[in-house]
Amino acid sequence: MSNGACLFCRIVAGEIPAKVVRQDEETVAFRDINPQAPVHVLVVPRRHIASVNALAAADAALVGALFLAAREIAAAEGLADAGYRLVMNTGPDAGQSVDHIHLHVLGGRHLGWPPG
Ligand code: DGP
Repeated sequence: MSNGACLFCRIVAGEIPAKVVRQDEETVAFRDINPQAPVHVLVVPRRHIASVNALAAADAALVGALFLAAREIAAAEGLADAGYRLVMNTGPDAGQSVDHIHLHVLGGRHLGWPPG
């Protein structure tokens, strides 16, 4: 199921261009338009899910697929040894700005903690 008004559904559908780095049956990964680190990739499910709050038990394998895709991307981008951060912002306090779940893969520099 996709949502025609959703930006990331439109990227998944190829209606809006993006620098896709990886895709499979369930997920698409593309470079963030406003990178916060030398490597900043977003991994999204093809299916529209608004946020972590909307996940169901039946989505467990899909969530696993997002993380496995992120692991592959981190390795392909040369981040595996130095480290990287996986983030899924959820809701206004976390700054979620696109209501289609996306796993940020951030790396290529030291990342401070705690986040702002
Ligand atoms: P979040 O704030 O966690 O919802 O992250 C949304 C991210 O999406 C943000 O880092 C910028 C990125 N983004 C927004 N619009 C576009 C777009 O049109 N193309 C791409 N590639 N990334 C986008």
